[in-house]
Amino acid sequence: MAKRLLIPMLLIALVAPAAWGAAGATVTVGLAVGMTGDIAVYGTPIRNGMELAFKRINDKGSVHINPILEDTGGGRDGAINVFQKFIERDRVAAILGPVLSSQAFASDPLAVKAGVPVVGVSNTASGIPQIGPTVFRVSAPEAVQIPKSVAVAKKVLHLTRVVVMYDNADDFTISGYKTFVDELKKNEVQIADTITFARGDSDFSAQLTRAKAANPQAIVVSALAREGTLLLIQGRNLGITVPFVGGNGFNDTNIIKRAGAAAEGLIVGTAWVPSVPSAANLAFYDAYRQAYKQEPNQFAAQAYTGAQVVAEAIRRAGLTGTEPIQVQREKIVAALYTIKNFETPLGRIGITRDRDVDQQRTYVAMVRNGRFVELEAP
Ligand code: 1QQ
Repeated sequence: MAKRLLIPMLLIALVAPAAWGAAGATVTVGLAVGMTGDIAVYGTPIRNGMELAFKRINDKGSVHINPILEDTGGGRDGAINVFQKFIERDRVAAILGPVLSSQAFASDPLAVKAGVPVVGVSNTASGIPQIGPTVFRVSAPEAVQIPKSVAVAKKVLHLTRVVVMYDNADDFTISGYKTFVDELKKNEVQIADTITFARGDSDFSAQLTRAKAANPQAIVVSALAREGTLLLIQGRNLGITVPFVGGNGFNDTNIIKRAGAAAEGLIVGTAWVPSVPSAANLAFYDAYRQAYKQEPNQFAAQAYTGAQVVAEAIRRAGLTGTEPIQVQREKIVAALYTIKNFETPLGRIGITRDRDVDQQRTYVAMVRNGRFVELEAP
């Protein structure tokens, strides 16, 4: 009995790849996204953006991609586990993610070692593409965004004196803090006090009381969403009335929803605004609202862009999914470097020689009447 079954099964196994050919084959891409815990506010729009992009791309039919989604949670170990699974078990051709820079510094080296291309869609700390020769990103780094937001904030708020607060337990918030300090110095804005907290903290009254006592014109904050939102709310409750200037962690409309009036006046550098003038953005914006019954945000737009970039690399490499996995991986890496002047919801972007994003236009926004409103560059 067992023998009789074995022969037809073997036959199927031998014949199947040739018989299916390109039509049935797909290129597998791993989506490493933190969808639980304190970073789910970022992970949800990121997952939505990626899934929407792959659905639309597969519908067009010029490439066949099988996206597989795994939740990394918000920590380093979760990202490492998902990368291991993607690389060894699922044998993916490329990985999109993970959400946080602190996770990328932990998980991306595994992909580098295995020769797997990784495209970050939300990692903005300094040093991400330098993790290794297969690590790319489409998310404009804080080193590009913060100089713009500091210059605009200085102009709009006539800044001469600020307090800087930052989370000293996360790679992205530490990196953002350093960039803020450099830019404030370049702009001759005095830092009256520097105050730290740590990811996971919930009571910021001691730090905020100290910040208020320094009598600044604004409070510059490098934080992730959870801590950032609590800082805004608790700051207003303690009678702080000056505006906050935040980094990429604040780039989320949920912060406005949660902090309400306490978010008013917040200034943030952003890679996307709803009005990005491109046909690709219009199509993305409409499709996203239709699919998810809500507005996209910067993270959704960047995630959609990352998926588009990976799909375009797969298309340019002419991959069908039947090639040996190492060939698929190498060809995607090579093709990613050829992405230039590429239409996305972020406007036109390219991938630079050092695997970073070259985004033609980025923005600075301020929360006014419960919405991010674009501010003019100085
Ligand atoms: C980073 C970030 C976070 C705000 C991602 C959501 O920019 O960790 O790099």
